[in-house]
Amino acid sequence: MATCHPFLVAVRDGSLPVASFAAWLVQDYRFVTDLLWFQARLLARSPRHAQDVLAAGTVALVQELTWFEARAGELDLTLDAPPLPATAAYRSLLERLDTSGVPVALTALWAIERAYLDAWSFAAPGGHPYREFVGHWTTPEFADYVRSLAAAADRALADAATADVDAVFADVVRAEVDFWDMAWTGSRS
Ligand code: HMH
Repeated sequence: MATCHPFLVAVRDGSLPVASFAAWLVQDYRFVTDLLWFQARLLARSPRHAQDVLAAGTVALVQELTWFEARAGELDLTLDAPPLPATAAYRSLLERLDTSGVPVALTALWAIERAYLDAWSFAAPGGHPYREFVGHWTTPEFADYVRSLAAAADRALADAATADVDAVFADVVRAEVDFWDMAWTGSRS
């Protein structure tokens, strides 16, 4: 469900109302803002081997916010809407991960980005008018980034004495499903 949600089916066939997509976009902008907060702090405490991928990813998130702002301008959206419950809950998860050990936090970051890549790959190439968006989130560069995060997480886990990553993986998948549910339910109410 995290990566083949009805919301994504509707993006793929172009049947999703633009207002629903816009409402989701505003919430995702907030999520990216929260993720940037989490990732910059993870970079600050990460081992030497993970700095490169985390630093590059942090810059990419800053650029992603700029990209959202440009798209919002085209769609005549304001990006300052308050967070909906699923967005606030995801923020709480990120705050908890901020206090987790680096191996767990890195694994969670990989899961967050992998879920997003798989979701948009499922929706590819996207129906009109969503093609540009789907293309933006399914680039080979983004796939490379997700692979690099996997390698960094694997290495951090190999160096760790103990780390329970099953629970955090489940938490991320739950948060992703809830985020798509929010977008989909909101679009039909
Ligand atoms: C909900 N998950 C969600 N939004 C995103 N932008 C990403 C992951 C990837 O950054």
